[in-house]
Amino acid sequence: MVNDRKVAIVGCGFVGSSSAFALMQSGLFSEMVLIDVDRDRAEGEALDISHGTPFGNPMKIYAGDYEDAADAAIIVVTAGAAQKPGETRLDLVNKNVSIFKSIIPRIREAGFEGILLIVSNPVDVLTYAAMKMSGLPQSHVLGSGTVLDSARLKEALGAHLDVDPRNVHAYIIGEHGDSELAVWSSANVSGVPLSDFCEMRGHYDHLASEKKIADDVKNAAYNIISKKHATYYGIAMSVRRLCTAIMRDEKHILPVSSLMVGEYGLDDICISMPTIVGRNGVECRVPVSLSNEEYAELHRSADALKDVMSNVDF
Ligand code: 6V0
Repeated sequence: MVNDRKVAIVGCGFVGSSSAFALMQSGLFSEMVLIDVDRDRAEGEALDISHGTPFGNPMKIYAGDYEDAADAAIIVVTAGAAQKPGETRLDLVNKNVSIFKSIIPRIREAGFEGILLIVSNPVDVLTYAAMKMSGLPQSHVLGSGTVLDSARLKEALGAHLDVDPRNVHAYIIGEHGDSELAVWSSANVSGVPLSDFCEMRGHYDHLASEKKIADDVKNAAYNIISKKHATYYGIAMSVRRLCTAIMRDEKHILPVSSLMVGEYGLDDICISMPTIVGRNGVECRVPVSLSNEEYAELHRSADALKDVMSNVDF
């Protein structure tokens, strides 16, 4: 039995606790279980966040174990080592795959039947690992993927063009990491092609602006980590957005990481492409049109991930 009012978070560090705080404010759930190998940490976060509920939404927040999460509608996994300054997301792979081996089988043994949302990095590899280890249907396992990167892109374009970022339609696709790419060919502002909107705002050097913005987005995490050692507010809002799309069955299109089964010529890999997300998790990938260069770049990104995955013992 799945309890639609219950969510669980595994890993209560910066990302897990910020996500819990964002979810407490969302009103989506009335019960939240926090799980961490460091039980004191989970208990401390549960107490601290629950003290905000009288100003937000009444809900029960407590530190628990996998059995407590068995009937949750969504389990968000943020456990694992985080990037250190200079470390890439792919450098984390072996550390975090072995942490997942101590988490995902326990979720499976508890009899969990909900949606598993993976946030820990490298998120594409760990989403694939979680899918293999959990025994859940493919559609019920998704990674936050390039949802955060796409938000960073919209924010940057909104600032560049002095327009509400919610009117910007643009995606980062591929690996959530160094080989990700922006889909410039179909980017638009409320239906106006991006280059036309740029010219309307007095920007004419499209290639230079696109390169700078895409590089800033790609390097955003490195930049933040070099200044404050972790990133967590942007991803916490991404987790809230994803949980909202799922629990409200919005069928919202978000670039989550999920298993490709032949789309864009890709197979047996989790990677981010615009996807319809609803109460059943991944409903279907949206066939966005890509230029020849974007298609080739997507394949280079997938090859980089496959290269890393070939050395991982799932
Ligand atoms: P953190 O603050 O070190 O927190 C990690 C937490 O995981 C700690 O509280 C640990 O005790 C806990 N933990 C470790 N092992 C286990 C285990 N076996 N069972 C349960 N809990 C465990 O790291 P932070 O919160 O900053 O980052 C967490 C993960 O999120 C990292 O892998 C980051 O790289 C990743 N991020 C992913 C983002 C995305 O866009 N997908 C964005 C930011 C960070």
